[in-house]
Amino acid sequence: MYVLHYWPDSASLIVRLVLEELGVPFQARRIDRAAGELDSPAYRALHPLGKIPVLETPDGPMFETAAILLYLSERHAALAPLPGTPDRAAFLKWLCFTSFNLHATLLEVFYPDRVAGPQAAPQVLAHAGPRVTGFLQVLERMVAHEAPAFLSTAPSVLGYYLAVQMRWLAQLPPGSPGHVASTDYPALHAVLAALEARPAARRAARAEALGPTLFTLAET
Ligand SMILES: N[C@@H](CCC(=O)N[C@@H](CS)C(=O)NCC(=O)O)C(=O)O
Repeated sequence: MYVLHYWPDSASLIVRLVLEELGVPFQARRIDRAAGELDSPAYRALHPLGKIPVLETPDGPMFETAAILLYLSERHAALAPLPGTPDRAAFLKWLCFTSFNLHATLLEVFYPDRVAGPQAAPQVLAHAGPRVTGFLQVLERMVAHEAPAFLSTAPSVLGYYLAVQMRWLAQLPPGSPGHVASTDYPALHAVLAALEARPAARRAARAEALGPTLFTLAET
């Protein structure tokens, strides 16, 4: 059985949503952050950087959210175009875009002091915020113009990946760098609204006590 090492409302939520949507059994193991578990030898054996998430699989422990999403979608032949199908290339391109650009820069918004030390944090934040919203604008235009099946109102690994990131950004104080109201991105907002109504999303929200409007929370 899969074992998901999780912390509520962190990147492990993306994996939980996908596991729920796939309907596969998994054990959710809450990380004891207060006890320093991320730095423990046992956890570092699973993830060399001590980050969240880790998914233990029949093929060994996995880390990196995008890699886990690819693995699950291929293993269960669902929620993404499979290798050899026409949409595969575009899906891979946009999955990597979302991971390498949006997710990486979003981490600079939430941990600006880690980039160049605490003194540089305000400058880092001032640059990272507009870059994050710029990446979302690129995704918005892509979805509006190309209407891809792999990022649509139907459930998909990329949809859940994006939706959770937009949830986090919506919780930043309005006006602060990187704050996002999903209604400013109508094509993406439609994806988020459809996904949060899924039974899988409701189960994940209940499991982590996150409330019913997981992804459009800024509008409630
Ligand atoms: N590139 C990694 C990023 C993982 C990551 O930074 N996760 C955050 C939680 S959302 C984390 O572990 N934060 C705890 C810390 O850095 O101390 C991925 O996609 O999985």
